[in-house]
Amino acid sequence: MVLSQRGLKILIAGGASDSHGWNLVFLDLLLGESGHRVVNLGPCVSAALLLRECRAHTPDLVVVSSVNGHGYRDGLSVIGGLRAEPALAGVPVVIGGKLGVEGVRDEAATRRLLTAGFAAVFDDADVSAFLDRVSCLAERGWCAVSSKCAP
Ligand code: B12
Repeated sequence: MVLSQRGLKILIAGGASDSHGWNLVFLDLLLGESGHRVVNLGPCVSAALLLRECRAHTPDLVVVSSVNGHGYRDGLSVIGGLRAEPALAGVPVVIGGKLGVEGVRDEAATRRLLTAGFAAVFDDADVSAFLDRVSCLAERGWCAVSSKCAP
């Protein structure tokens, strides 16, 4: 799927427990200024709301953002429903931000999120790696192996 001529439709959402909002404004502007069309669902997005909006918008990419430190739990609460929906089978869903309360990357939690169906997990500082993967998706489709996205 080559989408570079028109940008991607990207749906962004805060975790179900997460009331922080400026992270979503940041992602919205970042992706919009990179040429993508953004549907920003705002904070505190439940699994049911996310699934409904994904069905309605059929995005090319879904981004779940966490700041309050409960991204791991919030991520697991939404990914099962998205991955069980046949219409969304080919849509990568990624998660990023402050995923835990320890302030360090938790490799076991990252693996569990990937196993549950997330296509990638980004730390809050991984913004340029995230943008590389998004550009790669727009040009060549989703690369399961991030090193293949290198320019
Ligand atoms: C403003 C704020 C609030 C406001 C939010 C208002 C609003 N409408 O947004 C209020 C007062 C509501 C709030 C509440 C709470 N907050 Co608060 N809050 C902050 C504060 C001061 C700023 C956050 C902010 O807006 N930053 C600006 C945005 C642009 O940056 P950002 O949020 O860091 O997002 C960046 C990254 O996370 C990353 N990112 C985010 N998502 C993604 C996704 C991808 C794919 C990628 C690549 C990157 C990425 O990119 C963003 C831009 O760089 C921070 C402290 C700080 N100085 O950061 C604490 C902070 C985030 N809050 C914290 C906490 C603990 C809480 C509360 C639990 C406090 C409480 N006991 O009630 C509640 C949580 C409520 C809830 N249910 O979520 C902690 C989180 C700790 C953790 N993660 O381990 C922080 C870090 C403070 C601290 N040092 O303890 N908070």
